[in-house]
Formats: sequence, structure tokens, C-alpha cells
Amino acid sequence: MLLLCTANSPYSRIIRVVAMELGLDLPIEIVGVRNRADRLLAFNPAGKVPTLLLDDGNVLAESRPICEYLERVAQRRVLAEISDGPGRQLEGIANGFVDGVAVWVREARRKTEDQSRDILALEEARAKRCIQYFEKLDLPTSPLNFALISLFSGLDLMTLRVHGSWSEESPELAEWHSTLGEMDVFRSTRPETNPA
Ligand SMILES: N[C@@H](CCC(=O)N[C@@H](CS)C(=O)NCC(=O)O)C(=O)O
Repeated sequence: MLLLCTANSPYSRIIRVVAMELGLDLPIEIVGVRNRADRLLAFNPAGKVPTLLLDDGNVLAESRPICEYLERVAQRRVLAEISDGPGRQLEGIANGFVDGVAVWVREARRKTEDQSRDILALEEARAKRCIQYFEKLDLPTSPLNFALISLFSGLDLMTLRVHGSWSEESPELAEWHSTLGEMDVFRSTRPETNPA
């Protein structure tokens, strides 16, 4: 197996942390995503990371199917059971949050004159609502699962890249974020603060 990823993608980070939590030694390769010559595009025309290359030649795209595959290899779970209503609810909302933060960061990276104020405002409002929602939950710090790993990765990306000043309004979530931020799995996969 080989995981194609970028250093700053929250989805790549989620899968890297999932693999560590499952006790798998998952080799990674940092790839480009947009140039015609980028190796990723030969495997995944959607041009998205994470992409998992399997030893049998098959290619898995999208975090969730990749996660399901890794669970099967490890014979352990990080995804909520289908009967686990609250677990599935958190997974869905945490992943919606990550999607929004990814759009926000992507927009904020464009030249100022090309940025859409509407998109920035929409994503900031979405993130704010999610943070208020997460603040009310009594989030555990262990065991880590797909939902918690996703939530941390989205929150961390947002903090590092677009909005670092949410903690005063959401002290419980800030404490949870800070506790997880000390863990090796998250320290070793931290994105760059200000990539080119
Ligand atoms: N739904 C996908 C999202 C993956 C995704 O959007 N990855 C971004 C990086 S954060 C990407 O590869 N973008 C390619 C591009 O920007 O061209 C998943 O869960 O894996």
C-alpha cells in the first residue's frame, strides 16, 4: 500500500492518523495535485488526495472508503457502527465542517483581488455554527475515532490558516483541541502554517 497525499490536506492527515491509530505502518508519498505531470493524476483522474494505491493494483479514492479498507486490514474499527446514531451524527457533521474549512482555506489562499467575499463569509459562518455545536458536546480525548480525528484536523487547519481566534468563545472545545494537539499522531502530521 502507498498513500498519496499532500502535506497540508486535512483529509490526508485524517487518513495518516487513522492508520497510526489502527497500528498500521502506512508508507506515504507527498504528491502534487494539479500539474499534468503529477503522478497522482495517472492513478486518480479526480486529482484528489488522499489516494491509496493497493498492492493488487486497485486505487482507492475518498477518505471514507480508504478508512474502511484500512479498518479491514487492521481488523479494528475507527468508524462508527451503522447502529451508532450519535457516532454517525458526529462523523457527518465533523466531515461537513472539514469540507467547509477546506473551501474557506482554498478561497483565502487566492490573491486578495480574486477572493470572493461571499464565499469567505459563507464558510466563516458555517465554521462558526459548527464550533458552537461542538462546544456543547462532551468530547472525549480517547479512544480516537474517525469523527474525532476529522474534527481535530478541520479545527487545526482552520486555526493555523484562517481563523485562530475562536478559543475564547469556545473554551471546552479549545481545551479538547489543545489536549489532542499534544499527541504524537497530531504533532507529527501538523500542516504548514503558511505554505506558498
Ligand atoms: N471528499 C474527499 C475530499 C478530498 C479533497 O478535497 N482533497 C483536496 C485536498 S484538501 C484535494 O485533493 N484537492 C485537489 C485540488 O485542489 O486540486 C475525501 O474525503 O477524501
